Amino acid sequence: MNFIFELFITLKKQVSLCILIVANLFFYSATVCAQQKTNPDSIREKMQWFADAKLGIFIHWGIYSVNGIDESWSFHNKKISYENYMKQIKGFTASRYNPEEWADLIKETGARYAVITTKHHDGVALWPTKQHHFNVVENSPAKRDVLKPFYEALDKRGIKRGAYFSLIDWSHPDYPGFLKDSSRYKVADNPQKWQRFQHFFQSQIDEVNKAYKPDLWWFDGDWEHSADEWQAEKVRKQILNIHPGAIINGRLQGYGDYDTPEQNFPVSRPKFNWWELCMTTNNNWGFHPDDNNYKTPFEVISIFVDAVSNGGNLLLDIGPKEDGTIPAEQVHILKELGKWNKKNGEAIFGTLPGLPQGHFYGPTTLSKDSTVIYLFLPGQTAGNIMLKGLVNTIKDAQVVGTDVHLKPKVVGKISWSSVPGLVFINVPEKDKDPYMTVIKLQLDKPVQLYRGQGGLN
Ligand code: H79
Repeated sequence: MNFIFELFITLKKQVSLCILIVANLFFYSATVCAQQKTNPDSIREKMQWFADAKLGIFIHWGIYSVNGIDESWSFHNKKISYENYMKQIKGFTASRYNPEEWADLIKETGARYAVITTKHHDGVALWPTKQHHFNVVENSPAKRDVLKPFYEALDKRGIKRGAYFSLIDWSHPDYPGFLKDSSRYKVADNPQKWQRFQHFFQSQIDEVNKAYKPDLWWFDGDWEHSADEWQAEKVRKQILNIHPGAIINGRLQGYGDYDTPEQNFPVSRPKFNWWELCMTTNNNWGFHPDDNNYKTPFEVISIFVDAVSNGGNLLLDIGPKEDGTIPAEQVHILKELGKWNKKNGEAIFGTLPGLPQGHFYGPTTLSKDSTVIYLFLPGQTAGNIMLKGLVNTIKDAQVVGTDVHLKPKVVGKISWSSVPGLVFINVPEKDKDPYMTVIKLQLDKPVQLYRGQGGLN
């Protein structure tokens, strides 16, 4: 989107015209969708709930929670032998697993979707797969399908159901990859073996698709093989044949619907139509009792707001223990986030990405009709805040989630110039939110911005 502004600015240099941009023009303009081979227009409708959702909860639950070690990567990177890693399956009990409680907690955060690991790179399925391969129903003391009751609990609460599925399966005898420095074979040397694996993983996808009809597929590990090798186009069609509205993440070698930065925070606004930042609450995806490096609720909220203001979602991860309980620190973060969302959610859910950089020193969002700007005050700011280049008149300014109304002051408006003045708003200390205060500006009409350099016009 930024390139549109740059274009206007270049134009301005050439013809020295005042630049006024109607927000809708750029928010709805078709942008370049870098990695996707799918047609953005045909998927716009099905992506609407995702664009509005803003928050999802990611769940990494598997046998790695028994020892509390890295999911799959611990044996791949030879921190533990494969044999000892797989022994964990005998300790996966799900003895205190309460999917209704999980779903209640997710609902409390304000999240609109949840994505659970149906199978990680270690190949252990959380559902009773009919393929001859590891699963917690046949091989672990849990002895049951742990996905079904969770998806049902989500459904009851109107939360969309997501399935993480690892394309990589380092446990499968027909899969080439295994440890970081050893593999079983090369695809080119044994195409029949690879075909057997194709049939296997596609059958598993089919099983999950038919059993639970996920609203969203979250593939992982596509980097180990090409689109041709995964038969990515076929996999996409196979999913959509059964559930045409399903959304597929961007890890299917170009055949997904949205982009998935992982743990890395975008600085400039990503150019993708849809994107989602997936992030851990501490440093690990799965349960890791030795990892106390938790982000604070303030940090999580700041990151969340930053993603939303730039047009993205946050997929925030938790890692339950083998018995199905969720670590207290993670519950705390989720509940605090939920409290903040309850008060400030109107500035988040169902909004549009905010103003381009330069107008306000902080994140912003817009209402769907662009007649409201939400200003998020970063770093627990109070006092005077400043907004630049707003052509509109502000009808009302309010601290979101309160009855407090503020009086904006317009400074430096020159009568003969079309360049707007600066808006100053004094936010009293007493009205600050404990985490992040949001100011709602009701405008006279859809937002119009001045993006020029303050020349004599
Ligand atoms: O499930 C969680 C992780 O286990 C999994 N994705 C999240 C959601 C994950 N971990 N690391 N990664 C994904 C990215 C891995 C990147 C690497 Fe590579 C694989 C670094 C080296 C091998 C791909 C290939 C990127 C660079 C080379």
